[in-house]
Amino acid sequence: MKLHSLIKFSLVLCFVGITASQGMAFTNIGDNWRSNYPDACQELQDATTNAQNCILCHTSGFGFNPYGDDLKEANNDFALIESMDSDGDGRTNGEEINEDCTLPGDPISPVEFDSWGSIKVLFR
Ligand SMILES: [Ca+2]
Repeated sequence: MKLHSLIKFSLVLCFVGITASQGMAFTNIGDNWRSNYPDACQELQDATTNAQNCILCHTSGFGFNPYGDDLKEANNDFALIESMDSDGDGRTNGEEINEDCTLPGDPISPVEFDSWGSIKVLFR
């Protein structure tokens, strides 16, 4: 009986440890992204946080949008995918991040933004 409880306790600890480490990795990618793009607009900076569901790379939960898929395939090397157009909207990821203030993994962004980026996209 004690061995059974010990095994259960160990499994719970493993689950908590794995979940915590995934959360930390998730956060570190967002931190790394913000460090790599300190001049990106505030909407994109916010899109890398849990408060905005990390919509820069994710669709929902741990699902990835096209930019997140490309970033994952590039082993989280942001520069490697800057010249790509992950969402197929005609603008490279680098242009969307550094110039447009639009989500590089969402071809219809910045519909959800109420900012200069949403005005700029009308004149492309
Ligand atoms: Ca694009």
